[in-house]
Formats: sequence, C-alpha cells, structure tokens
Amino acid sequence: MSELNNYLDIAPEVAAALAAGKPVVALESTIISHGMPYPQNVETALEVERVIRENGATPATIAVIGGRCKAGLSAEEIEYLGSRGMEITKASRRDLPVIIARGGDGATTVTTTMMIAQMAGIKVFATGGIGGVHRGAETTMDISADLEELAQTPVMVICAGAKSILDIGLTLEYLETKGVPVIGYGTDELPAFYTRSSGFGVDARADSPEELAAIFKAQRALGCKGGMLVGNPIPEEYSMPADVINAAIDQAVREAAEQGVHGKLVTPFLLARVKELTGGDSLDSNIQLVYNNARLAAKTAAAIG
Ligand code: PSU
Ligand code: MN
Repeated sequence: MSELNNYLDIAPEVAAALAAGKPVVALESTIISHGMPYPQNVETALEVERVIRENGATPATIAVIGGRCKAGLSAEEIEYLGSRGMEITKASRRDLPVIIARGGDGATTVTTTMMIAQMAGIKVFATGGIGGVHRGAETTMDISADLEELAQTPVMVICAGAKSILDIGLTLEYLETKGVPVIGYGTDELPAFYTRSSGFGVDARADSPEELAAIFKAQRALGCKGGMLVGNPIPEEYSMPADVINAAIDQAVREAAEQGVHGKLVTPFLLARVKELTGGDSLDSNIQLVYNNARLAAKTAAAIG
C-alpha cells in the first residue's frame, strides 16, 4: 500500500463490494467536469453508474475533492464536479501532489483515475477516449501521460479507442514499446471513438468479457507491471460519418497550432472545438459509447472475479 492511501477515501458501498470480492468499475471525472456541458454531464455520470449497477457491478467514480482522493462519489459530489465544470482543475499525474497539498479539487484524467483505482484495489475502469501521441508530436513532444500510466499501473482501461485528434498510429507504436496489450473487442482494429474503425490494427482481438478477464489475469500472473487497453467500438447506430468528424478534427487541430495552444490545454481545446463544430451529434455519440463501455466493464469485472 502506498503512502498516498493516507489521502484516499473509499465510499462505503465501494469498500463493501471490494471486501466481498464483488465486481467494481472505476469511472473518471475529467469527462464530467471538462468533457461535456452541464447538465448533460451530471445526467450522464449518474446514468453510467446506473448502467454499471444494472450489469451487476458497483460503480466508483473517481475524483479529488478537498485534497482527498475519492473512489466512489455521492450524487451531490457528482453534481458539484459537473456544475463547476472547467473551474475544476484537470488533474494528471504531476498535478496530484499540488492539489492534495493545497486541499483542492481535481477532475481525474485516465492517468489519475488509474492511479486512484489501483490504490483502492479496483481492476477495471470504463471511460470514453484516452490521451495519446498527438499529431505533430515529432516536433511538439506532446504525448499524454495516459500512455505512461498504462505502462506502469495494473488497471484494465475499456475505452472506445482514440480520437483522431491524436496520431493513432504513433499512439499504438508507443504502447507497443511500453509493453501494453491493446485488445480490440470484437474487432481487429483500434476504434476511432466516433467511428468503429481507425485503419490501425490492434495486437489481439477478444470476443467476450471472459477472454478479457483471462488476459488480464495472465498479465498479473506473469508479474507484468502495467495495465491493458481495450478498444470497444461505438455501437453502429451511434457512430458518426467519418468525413464529418474528420473535417471537424482537422479544423480543430489547425486552429490549435495557429493559436499556439500547448501543454495540458491542448486536449481540452481540441475536444471542445470538435464538439462546437459538430453540434449535438457528437455529444450524443459520446454519451452512448460511454454507456457501451460501462456495460462491457461491468461484465469484465465480474468475469475477473
Ligand atoms: N480524449 C477524449 N476524451 C477525453 C479525454 C481525452 O477523447 O475526455 C480526457 C481524458 O480524461 C484523458 C485526458 O485522460 O483527456 C488526456 O489529457 P492529456 O492529453 O492532456 O493527457
Ligand atoms: Mn499533452
């Protein structure tokens, strides 16, 4: 147990489920504070929790509130994070010490959600999209801390792939170098979030929660230190036309470069701009793919046992 556990609060329901060996699924909070507008963000966060319960697991939404790492939030805490929105600091690995020392609040990214999930003993985490190697990273060196976290923290992250705001090919190369298994769920490709296909192959395909569980268990049995990434394609009926979404992404990437956006602001800038350019359609797709990942995560957590 790391010393950071002195700063960890596990919600009673989550602690009871973990103690009884019942399935628990972690959820991130950047998607709540920064990923969607209020009040849809709060509605979605509560609905994802309901979907997880409906599929036999206990949800643990993760955030930092008042300098405490929280595994499992109340509805009031979710409302607080959602209504404050962008006022809540986006907390990646390097931000955690500052936020905790100051007793502040933080919306956890994939990175910090994995860290806190692991501290709490949670093995499976459902989200929308992950950070990765940005387009142009060969000059900007903009590579998300999410990839390093996947390399070092033993949590299974179930996502809808990576948005093409990133260089998906380079993201996969990086994960290969770092020894992170990248599994397509029912597909041989990494999905591209809004669309089911990116054109880039994964290293293996799995077709059931049991298969995902077996791979995760083998990774533990081998003593591998990192996690694994599962790409679960958006359901067909909610996927977006590739030309519409790619035009919006290309424009957003161009504007970010023109305006000199850098550091932790890059991803939020791109995501917000893509959303503005595509209107409500992309928000609806985004919400539905999160539910889809929550369902698979609940079943996979149960299969891990
Ligand atoms: N990509 C998405 N949706 C998201 C994010 C990324 O398609 O919500 C968020 C996640 O919280 C992710 C973070 O962990 O952005 C990555 O930020 P950065 O690229 O600054 O590491
Ligand atoms: Mn970055």
